[in-house]
Amino acid sequence: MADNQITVTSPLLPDLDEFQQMLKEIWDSKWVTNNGSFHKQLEKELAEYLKVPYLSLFTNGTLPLITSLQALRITGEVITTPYSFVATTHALWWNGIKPVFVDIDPSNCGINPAKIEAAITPKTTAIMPVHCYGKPCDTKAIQEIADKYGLKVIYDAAHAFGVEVNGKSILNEGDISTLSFHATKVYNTIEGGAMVMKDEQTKKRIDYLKNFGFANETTVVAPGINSKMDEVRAAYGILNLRQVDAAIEARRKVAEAYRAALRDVPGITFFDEMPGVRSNYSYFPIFVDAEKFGRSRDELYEEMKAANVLGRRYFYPLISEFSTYRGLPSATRENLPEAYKLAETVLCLPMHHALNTEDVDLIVALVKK
Ligand code: T4K
Repeated sequence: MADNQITVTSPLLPDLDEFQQMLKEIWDSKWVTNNGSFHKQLEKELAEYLKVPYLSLFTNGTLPLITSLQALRITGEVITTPYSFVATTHALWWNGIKPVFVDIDPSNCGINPAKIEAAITPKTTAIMPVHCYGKPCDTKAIQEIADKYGLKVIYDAAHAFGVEVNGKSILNEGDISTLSFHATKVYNTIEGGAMVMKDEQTKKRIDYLKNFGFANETTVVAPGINSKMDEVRAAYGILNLRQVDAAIEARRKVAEAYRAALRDVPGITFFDEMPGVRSNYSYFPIFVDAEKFGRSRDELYEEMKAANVLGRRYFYPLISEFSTYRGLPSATRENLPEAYKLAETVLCLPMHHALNTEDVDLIVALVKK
């Protein structure tokens, strides 16, 4: 990466000396993976920090999605959003499940509950929404539909680390929530992720599933996979957890500065704080109305890029436009008008803990030019 580039995100890195001390402990112990002591410590500390009853660490944010579907024995069709990172729908495909796309609600970029019932068929077994950009979905309306039709709910909460609604973690909603701790996320373990579940029994089953299905040395209880987090990344995660609140606060200040500077720019809209929500400021999407703004989203994106400011068009194209999924009956523009509109107008401005005032001023100036 060029030195003078401002990228959409930048990883939160632990202090190198502290990390080296922990590496020394790992070296001394010679225990490098398979539920080691740092792994146990991080699971405990994360469950406390996130205010969730049970949590299982994973090697990335995609495998808990895939494994949750196995754990809940989901089959047939699953209702989901096209406005996400492609991993959400790939997890269904890897389980032989047919994704059924439902349009989104532009007020939170999540699945629109008012449109879910019309997509339910006798084959529907679950709903897989995404708290996109860390904005909470309408979890109450989604759960009501799930209860009415006997469906499971798995939240892809990859963006929702630490997000709370009225003091309660959003990760407690639904049957299972999954997190990504990828380097590009608010909280990262380089690669990594987690699954949040409600009871000890499910946690036990998930822990078997992420370790090939082994319940003990000689018993395999299910066709599991290998998606364990190792000791090196668990140690890195322990250190990063100590500084994540400061990183979220630094992001909040960037969001505040963007909002103050861009509020009156014709043709630019963005999210304000949501009442009762503890946000994590994981992304700062703006939406460009080309007619009112005078330039298209793509023109702005290219101009910023030419000035070494690398915003990203998350999430363009829609998942439903990729070759694997575009033949599905639910993948049409007619079925997904709001998702198309957002995907064609969104630009995520750089948003991370290390942006300084000069960076923000430069980015704002490029938008306002
Ligand atoms: N569900 C949702 C809703 C997700 O958003 C994701 C992942 C998942 C599931 C799956 O979780 P994981 O299996 O990935 O844990 C990135 C990430 O790779 C991906 O984790 C993330 N979502 C997605 C939204 O974004 P790219 O291809 O856009 O990343 P990349 O490599 O272009 O990086 C973006 C910028 O970040 C770079 O321009 C600079 C900066 N960067 C990146 C890396 C990797 C660094 O400064 N250092 C780094 O090491 O996908």
